[in-house]
Amino acid sequence: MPKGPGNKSCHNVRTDCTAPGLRQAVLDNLYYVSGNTPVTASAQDWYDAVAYCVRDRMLKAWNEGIERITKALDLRAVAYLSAEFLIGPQLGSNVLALGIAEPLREALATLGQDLDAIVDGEHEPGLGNGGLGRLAACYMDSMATLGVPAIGYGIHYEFGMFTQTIRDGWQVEMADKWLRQGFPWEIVQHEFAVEVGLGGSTETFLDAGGRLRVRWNPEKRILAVPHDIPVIGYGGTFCNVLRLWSAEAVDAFDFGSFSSGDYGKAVEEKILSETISKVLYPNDEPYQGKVLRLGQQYFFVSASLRDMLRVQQMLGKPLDTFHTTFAIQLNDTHPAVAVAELMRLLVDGHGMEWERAWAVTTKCFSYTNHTLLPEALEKWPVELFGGLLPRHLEIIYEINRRFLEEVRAAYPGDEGLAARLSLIDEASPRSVRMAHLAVVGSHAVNGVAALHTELLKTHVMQDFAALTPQKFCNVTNGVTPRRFLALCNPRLAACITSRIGPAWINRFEEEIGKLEAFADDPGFQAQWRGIKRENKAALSALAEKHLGVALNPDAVFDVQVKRVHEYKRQHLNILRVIALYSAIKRDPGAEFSPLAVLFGGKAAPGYFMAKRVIKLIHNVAQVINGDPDVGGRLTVAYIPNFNVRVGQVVYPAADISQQISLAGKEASGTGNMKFGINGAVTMGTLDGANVEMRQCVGEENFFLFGLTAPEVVEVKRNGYDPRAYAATDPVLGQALDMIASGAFSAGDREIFRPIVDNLLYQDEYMVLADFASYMHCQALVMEACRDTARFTRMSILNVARLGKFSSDRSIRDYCRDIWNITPELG
Ligand code: GL4
Repeated sequence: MPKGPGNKSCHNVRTDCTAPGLRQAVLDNLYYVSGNTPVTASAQDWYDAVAYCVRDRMLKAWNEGIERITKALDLRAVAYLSAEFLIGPQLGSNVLALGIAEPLREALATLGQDLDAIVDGEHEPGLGNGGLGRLAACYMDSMATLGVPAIGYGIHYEFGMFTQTIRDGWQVEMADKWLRQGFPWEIVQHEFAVEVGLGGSTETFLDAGGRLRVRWNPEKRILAVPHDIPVIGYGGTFCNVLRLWSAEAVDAFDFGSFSSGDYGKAVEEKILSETISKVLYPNDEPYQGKVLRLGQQYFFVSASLRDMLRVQQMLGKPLDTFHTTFAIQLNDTHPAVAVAELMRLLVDGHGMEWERAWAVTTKCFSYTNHTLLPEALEKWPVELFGGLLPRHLEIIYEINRRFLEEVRAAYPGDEGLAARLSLIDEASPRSVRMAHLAVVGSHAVNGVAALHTELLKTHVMQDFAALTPQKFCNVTNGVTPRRFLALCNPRLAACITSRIGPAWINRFEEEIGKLEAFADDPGFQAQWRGIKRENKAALSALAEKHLGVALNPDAVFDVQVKRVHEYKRQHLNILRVIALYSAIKRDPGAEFSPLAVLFGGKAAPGYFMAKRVIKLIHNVAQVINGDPDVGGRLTVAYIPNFNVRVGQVVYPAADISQQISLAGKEASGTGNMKFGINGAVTMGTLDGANVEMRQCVGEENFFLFGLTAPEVVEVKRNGYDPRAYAATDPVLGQALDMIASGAFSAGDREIFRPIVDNLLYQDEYMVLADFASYMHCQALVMEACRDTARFTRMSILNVARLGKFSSDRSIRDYCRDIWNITPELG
């Protein structure tokens, strides 16, 4: 009889995937891991017992995955460097990947436990702000599913994204203690810990061969300890790892101080060291030039590169083939200091010639840009940078000197161009431009949607695109259909599978189109609507429980969930709601089909205007929901603490998806895709990936409004005057007046004045310019919703035609156009 882990024929308590085997494994874990019996176990104990049972079943693929990267000489792996990985709850997705939901459910039922309740009870690790961090997690899922060897490198923040609570309509932040109950999915690998230096100074010396070398003498050292989280692909056979570094003191405490009785000083160093990975910066788009943030970036980048070099040496491969072992992807500029760090490691650490080191470096790196907002492009004051990373600043100056030499050779006399391209911004205070470092140090640069890449090439990075056009390419974002359809919408998933089979789950782009054949089938349509209604009822139950707001599952669910930011224009949405409310008030007897407008999202804690918009939405909700003239036909609700887990309930319940950023501002958006593949129809502008989504679903299945990106530029050039719009559009004028006059603040005219004044006198994101077009679109949406068969067809076609927006397609694009890696599966 064959034996060994993973052999399903032998009844090994750690690998057996039958219901009786799983039952025994859960009981064993309960007893031996948590020290409990079914009688004494808490909900958390049950969760842990099930999680460890599932984790055991991932270990064969996990160990094989690590061996794959550390043994195969001819293998190129992706190193995905990202300051954020918003991985979401783990239990449900791992169970799905392993395909053990049914036996596990059965096993737990015999123990009086409900798998869904245990899955729902998980506290997710919030190690990201929003789209950028979630994209990294979707890409990890797709790489594992497609069989692309990869390591995700990031930071093991002790406190992730804050928990949002709402008090009297205001956002209140609370610390996210996600590790309080432990995290069963990670394995700490102390043996791979590395020391990272910070501060200090540099010195030159002559090496044994008489060559001039540089040595960095850091002022302090911090220990980076890897925490490994398995990322298993759909099917359960291929597993990659997410390696997150946490900061520890090199020495637990200072014995000198301890012995002399100064206990506070003895642990001071430890506390300082640990602050590096203490907390995630909660700003989505704008960066903040804080020294701790640069410390975090360098900390995880240095540890990750040293980890890769360790693998290279373990393989016995020479350093100048490093790029054949790793394709290093920079997820935005947050890890861009890696360019300087790899140069330092090769040149200072291993004595490699500058030119050879530079060739290796540029062949390793590629860079993804995720933003068009100028204030989000990272710049570090030279003084701050040099204080923390003196050697890296010297290296950046040298990279820049050589780079500008090439620029001047190609464009003699064009000093303006050299200044614009320089890695150093000479304006006071002089600063290091991280995006320029990333572009110069990479062989490929990509935007995240066709429009975004175009705008990068023609505006934001125009000079670089002219200099090295071959570097620039587009990879439109995608989302994983495992988590964002199969897992979060089991009813719809089963319905789809019943018609086209299950292959869509890992071959979404190829298979989902087969659904189109059923778009007009009345039986299928009725089933489709029934599922949407059940999903809406599930969300209503949640809203009732947590908010005390009753949502009518027969209403149209119109949803905007995303970070709260002026460019995303939640205030445009609420102005629309106010206008609809006024219309009802003017003529309460007129027909108005039930509409539930839902919002959700966090504002950066220091973002004054965004926090005030949250308050405005709450106040408007209170007035409308309580008005007997409305009679429940229009309801407004704010879903607190929007995160991956909440998203998994919200996306399946939406009829209309609000994607209303000002054209030219949203790099891609990925919420738009998550809504779309769950059958919501988009109401949106021609921004980010909306443009491509509309092309795919067809213009008749998309509600378009607003200025285009070129029109935005044009209107601004001609002198945009928001007041003119307010003066000439009575609906808009009245909506603004209502806010200003205190109609939503018990007569208080001050509280929302900053919002109204900003809209009237500045309106950077052109809310007033797009308002009329938005209202016109709203009328078309309401008309379409009344025609049930037509709207259901639109909904089905949105799912059937969005195959392109699977992150599997994005990863194939990266493999082919940027990484030169052939996926092993699929
Ligand atoms: C973002 C963009 O704002 C968003 O449009 C994009 O979808 C996402 C992933 O590419 O990246 N950039 C930043 S910063 N945060 C984001 O969510």
